[in-house]
Amino acid sequence: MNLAQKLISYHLVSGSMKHGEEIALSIDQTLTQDATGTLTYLEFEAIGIPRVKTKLSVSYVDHNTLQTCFENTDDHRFLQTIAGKYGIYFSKPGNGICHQVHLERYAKPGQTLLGSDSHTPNAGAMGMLAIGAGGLNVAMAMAGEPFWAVMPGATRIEIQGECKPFITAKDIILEVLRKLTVKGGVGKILEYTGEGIKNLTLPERATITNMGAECGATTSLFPSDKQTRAFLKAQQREADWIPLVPDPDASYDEEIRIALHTLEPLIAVPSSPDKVVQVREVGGTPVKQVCIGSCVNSSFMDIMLAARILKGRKIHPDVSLSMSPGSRQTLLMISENGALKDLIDAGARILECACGPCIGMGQAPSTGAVSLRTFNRNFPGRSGTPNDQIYLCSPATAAVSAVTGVITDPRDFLKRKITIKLPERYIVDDSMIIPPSREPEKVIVERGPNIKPLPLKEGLEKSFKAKIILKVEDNITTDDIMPAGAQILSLRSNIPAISEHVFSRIDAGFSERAKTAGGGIVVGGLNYGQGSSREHAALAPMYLGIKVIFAKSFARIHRDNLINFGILPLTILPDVYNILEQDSVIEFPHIVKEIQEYLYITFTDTKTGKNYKAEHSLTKRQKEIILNGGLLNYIKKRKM
Ligand code: MIC
Ligand code: SF4
Repeated sequence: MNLAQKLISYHLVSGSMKHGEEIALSIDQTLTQDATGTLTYLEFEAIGIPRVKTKLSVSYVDHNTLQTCFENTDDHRFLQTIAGKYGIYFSKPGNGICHQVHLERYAKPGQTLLGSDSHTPNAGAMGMLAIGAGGLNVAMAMAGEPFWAVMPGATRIEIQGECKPFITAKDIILEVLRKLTVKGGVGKILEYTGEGIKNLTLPERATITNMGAECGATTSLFPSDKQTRAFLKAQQREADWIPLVPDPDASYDEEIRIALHTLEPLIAVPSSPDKVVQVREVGGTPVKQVCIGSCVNSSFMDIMLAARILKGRKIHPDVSLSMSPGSRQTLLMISENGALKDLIDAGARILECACGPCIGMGQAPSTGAVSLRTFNRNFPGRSGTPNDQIYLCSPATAAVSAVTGVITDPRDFLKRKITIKLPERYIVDDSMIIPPSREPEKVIVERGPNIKPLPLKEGLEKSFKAKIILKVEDNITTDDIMPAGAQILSLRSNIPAISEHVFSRIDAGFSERAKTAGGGIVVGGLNYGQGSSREHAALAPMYLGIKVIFAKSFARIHRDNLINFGILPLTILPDVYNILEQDSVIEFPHIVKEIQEYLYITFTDTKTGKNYKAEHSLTKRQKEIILNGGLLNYIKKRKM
């Protein structure tokens, strides 16, 4: 067996491990972050279980930490009190980004982790089966229910040789993205093997598994070996280590080879993580902003690399450089060893240990400016600036370019090699992680006025007509569907209010049109809903009455979220996509019967009177969920 198969077999509670079949996995650990967490815990409450049933559940606050309005601070109080009540650890704002802190303190080889954030596969670096999902799936896992998924295929990524100086883990994953694109990982687990991985430390491996999410992969995996043990030992938890490797004769569905010594410094140009070119191809482009941080590149080793490059230098007068450490542990360590001073001396602006600019919380670039970021996503407008010019690169490229003021290949600027070693001992201080209350019955959950109850939906009608409210292109992201950023994030616990912003960056009139039409249909291209796990991108359209999404194909997490909230995802052929027009009214004459009995749904374009077919690909369980109007209704019915 390959490693993915081993981990799946240890946790399989239902289904058979055949590629494409539905399987159910037991979940050991869960994580949530504030922007998806408020809904997750409202959903957990609605399920009605007195205490989480997982081995460990952690609630992090890292996305919307600025507390610029009461809504936001109220959310934090809600999260802290509800965590105390239901047996969940609470990582306070300022303690760090969920994926970084989880890797440092909790991830365990051999276990499963379900997180309400798409970069949960970060913990795959540890040989943990770590999967991103919608909040409702995480709530179900906390309630002791298994996680249902389609058995993924396994892609072996064989790594050979060693990186030349200033070629980093970020360049490796950018190379994977160049090869696979943002859709190439859908339905797959990316498993790293080969002698080239032996020298990659855990934080470097985490950069790689983190950004596998950008390929659409279910997760990414490294074996648990000497490097894993060294990291766990340095985190003072060597007892959590177990060895885990694929069998020598393991087979895979597909293989990719990467020879590290052939890699060049790489960069993703605006505005997709797979638009990867060599740094030298865009070298010399003037840069106004550089941001170092985000869950993919904010480890102690990443920040140290940037600090060593910047030591004794000053950043370019036209550049604004920000640095957000991934965790308080990292911040403590760089303050103790003097690297923080080097960064401040160089002119870096030190931000909180949080997602910050990555989710559009501050540092929106100036109009037309090039911003170089060590982040994982450069989807259009995500930074908060319309028509933004965001490039994604390694901390080495970012730090060097901050000094020169133009995009620079680190090898063209630095003379001597810089080596950052894994620390022998990290500073461990978990005092900003609050354990659950010993007297849960006494905890009063604090609910600010912005925290609104979850909207529910009726079951699916037997037949209906609905208008196409919007038609969009390929690779639409959940940032396009439900934007984040400083103005909108504080509405994450208020679906009626946040629904006003659905598709607002693409089409400002969308929510009004949907309301006037009493709901409708959206037509999308390939890989519809790629990117984040935010279930708001399904729940808010559901609130606006969207009943069906037609697309050429769907991203995994978003498709699950649509089903969870009773919106029917239907796959159409490219020819049908070309024919369907915005404003056409579509009739579904036998939709319920067809879901129950057939693989295809027939529908009529009432403008032309022509009939077409769309595939639903729903499993038996998913059919029940859709027919009942969503997962919460389905669970309630099951309980009765
Ligand atoms: C992201 O990077 O897009 C986010 C913000 O972390 C999301 C979660 C969210 O929208 O709250 C993700 O990756 O799932
Ligand atoms: Fe936070 Fe950005 Fe990572 Fe999402 S990708 S968890 S916003 S740092």
